[in-house]
Amino acid sequence: MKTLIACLLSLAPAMACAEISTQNAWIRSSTGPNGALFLEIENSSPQLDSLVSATTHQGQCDHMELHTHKHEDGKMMMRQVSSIEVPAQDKVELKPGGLHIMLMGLKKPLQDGETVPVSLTFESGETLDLDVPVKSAAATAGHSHH
Ligand SMILES: [Cu+2]
Repeated sequence: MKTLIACLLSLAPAMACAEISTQNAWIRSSTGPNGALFLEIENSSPQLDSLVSATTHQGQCDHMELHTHKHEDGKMMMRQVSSIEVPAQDKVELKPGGLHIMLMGLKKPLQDGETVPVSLTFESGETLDLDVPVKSAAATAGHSHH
C-alpha cells in the first residue's frame, strides 16, 4: 500500500514505479538448436505495457526472440512477434503452445537444474533481471512439441 501511495503522489508516475512483476519463470531443457522460456508477467499499473525484448548475459544463445503460436493450415506454427502486450492491471501468461520467449542458437545444451540470467525490457523503459531455472519438459505440465 505504501508503494501505491508513493506512486500516486509522484509527479512522474509513469517513470517512478516498478509496476511489472513476474512469476513461475522457467526454461525448457533442450539439446536442440533453440530453447524456450515461459513465465507470467503481471502489470499493476493503470497503463498498458509491452515486453519488447529479452537478452541473456552469459551468451547461452545467439539472441532471443518473442514468439507466439498460430494455427495455419491445420498446423501450429511459431511466429515471431515484435512485442507482447501486458494489459493494465492484468497479466499475460507465456506457456507451451502459446506465447513464449525463444533462445535462438544455443551455444550449449540447457540442462535441468541450471539457471539462466535473463533481462526483460518493457516499452515503458522498465527492465527486469531474472534468474530462470531450467526444467525438463517431463517435470512440467507442458506437452507441446516445440
Ligand atoms: Cu518459438
